[in-house]
Amino acid sequence: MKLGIIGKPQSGKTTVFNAACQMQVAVGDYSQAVHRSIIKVPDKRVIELAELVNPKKLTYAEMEILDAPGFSGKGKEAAGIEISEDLKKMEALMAVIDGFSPDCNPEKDIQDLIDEMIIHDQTVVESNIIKKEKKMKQVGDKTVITEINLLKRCLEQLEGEKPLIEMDLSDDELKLIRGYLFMSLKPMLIVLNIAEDDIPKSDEIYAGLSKFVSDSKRELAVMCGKIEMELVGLEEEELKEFLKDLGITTSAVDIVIQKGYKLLGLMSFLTAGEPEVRAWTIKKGTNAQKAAGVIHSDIERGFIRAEVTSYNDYIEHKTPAALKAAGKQRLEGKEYRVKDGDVILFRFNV
Ligand SMILES: Nc1nc2c(ncn2[C@@H]2O[C@H](COP(=O)(O)OP(=O)(O)OP(=O)(O)O)[C@@H](O)[C@H]2O)c(=O)[nH]1
Ligand SMILES: [Mg+2]
Repeated sequence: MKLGIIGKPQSGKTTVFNAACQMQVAVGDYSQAVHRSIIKVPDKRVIELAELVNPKKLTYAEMEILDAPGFSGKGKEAAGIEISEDLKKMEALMAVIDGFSPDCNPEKDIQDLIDEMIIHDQTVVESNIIKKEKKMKQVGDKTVITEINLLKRCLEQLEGEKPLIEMDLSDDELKLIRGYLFMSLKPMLIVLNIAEDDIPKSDEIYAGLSKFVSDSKRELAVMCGKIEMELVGLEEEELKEFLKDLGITTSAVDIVIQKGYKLLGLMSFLTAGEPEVRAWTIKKGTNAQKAAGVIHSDIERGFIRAEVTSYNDYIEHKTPAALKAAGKQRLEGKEYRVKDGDVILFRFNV
């Protein structure tokens, strides 16, 4: 999963990046610097399976986080903003909103960011409608008609000052416009970056902004990036104690992972062999054959069957032989919809 951090200058993007990625890069230098990090998705199931299987290696699912400048904070007045290709390629966005400075205005800043995305996408749509119409006239290429009509519908939406993600688009339509990497089409986690003193009021603050997350395409989180950044480097247990004393129930790392998974409808399945016990990320509803493809395209192509046990059964019965004896190992075909925590052995032939 790839998550891109956005926000107006000095909103605490890099501070939250440090907190979420357990990094210690410089903040507050007005540098608008780009940072990238890959975090491991903590999963106690990997550790517990490893205790049974004794593998050479443990591998967790990963999440890539990009801290990228580009937004001006000027909302509708932001004409011609440049957004880097790297940021456009992210699957979801994490908007860091200033909730700590004395004169902050989170509601305005959230709306400004959304407006800025809309304006950016509108420019892309307009220029592409012109391009495609030209192409249609010049070479009489009618295949672009569907695309032009779809772009026109997008334009209507954007002119109505609404993000593309709120449109009702079919999978085919989404595929058709995927290449444009529209910003307002990306699901978004809004992170309100609050001051240390406001931590006890987190729930109240969350409730005040909940209107921005009325549907499943946006998530909201309230955190104090600065405090959590200062705790980077502590051992897990120590960190938990500190956070508890501060009244923080979920760490920045966990919030970003949990909300990111939810936002993109992701889940994990596991593989458990002697070389490696590993967690893999897939979209909910993925079938067994497609899930195999996440491991290797050969396994997807040559898919024969999946031998599936649930994580809980695995922990209870401990070995493949015992699982089989207890009737807890199922043979599933291509179309089986993988469940969170399934432990799978794929049989394939290429
Ligand atoms: N008090 C307080 N200050 C914060 C918090 N988060 C960030 N800051 C301060 O705000 C300033 C900007 O933080 P950065 O994380 O560098 O912000 P940024 O959005 O990455 O800035 P640019 O990349 O330059 O756009 C720094 O001086 C931080 O210490 C917070 O939660 N509380
Ligand atoms: Mg920064």
